[in-house]
Amino acid sequence: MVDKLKIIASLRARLVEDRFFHSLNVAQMAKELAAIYGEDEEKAYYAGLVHDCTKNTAPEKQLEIMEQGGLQLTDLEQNSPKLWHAMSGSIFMQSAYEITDPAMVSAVRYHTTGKAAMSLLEKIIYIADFTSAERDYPGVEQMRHFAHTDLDKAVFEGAAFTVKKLQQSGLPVHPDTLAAKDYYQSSECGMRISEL
Ligand code: DGI
Ligand code: FE
Ligand code: FE
Repeated sequence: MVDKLKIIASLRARLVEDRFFHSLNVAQMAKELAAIYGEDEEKAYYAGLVHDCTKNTAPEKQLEIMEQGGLQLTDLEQNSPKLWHAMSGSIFMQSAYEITDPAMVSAVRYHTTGKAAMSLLEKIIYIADFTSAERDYPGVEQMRHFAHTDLDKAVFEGAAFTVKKLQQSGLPVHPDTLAAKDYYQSSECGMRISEL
């Protein structure tokens, strides 16, 4: 892995100011959640730090990165440029920062949509992104409470919030986002469909 200060300097140059500070805050929150849930704090910190590394990268450049990384976009993904930075970021972090740990790469890859049956690190990054220090949407205190006490409940609330927002603005909901909502909704009752 590339040196911490070099990664931070690179992010400062690549990202607009608010996004840079958001990244530092997500890293911090991810580390905090890792300590609570028994995940590797270093992995959580660095995955959080780089999770939005291509957020301010030109769309054409992101398409190029995804193509070089061998990622094939579905029609819905092609029509949803906001989803691209999670995919292009998961490829960019490997070449630019030499962060190739599959668990960290996957946490960045799924940080926007989430998915069913996420790993602990995937859930931590997904939720750190919703609860970082600068977030101030209505309900953020409730989300922070769930983040610290019931991570699966937080994932469900996050996915439900996203689905609602997307539907209100008429944007297509990615199947992984819907799967995250469904999966963690059933986990709320302490059971899975497969266990019924
Ligand atoms: O990058 P951040 O702003 O920190 O947060 P994020 O990576 O969760 O990105 C949020 C954006 O992604 C927001 O504009 C909504 C969009 N998004 C999230 N899930 C979906 C989605 N867009 C579509 N079309 N479909 C989704 O399922
Ligand atoms: Fe993001
Ligand atoms: Fe983010």
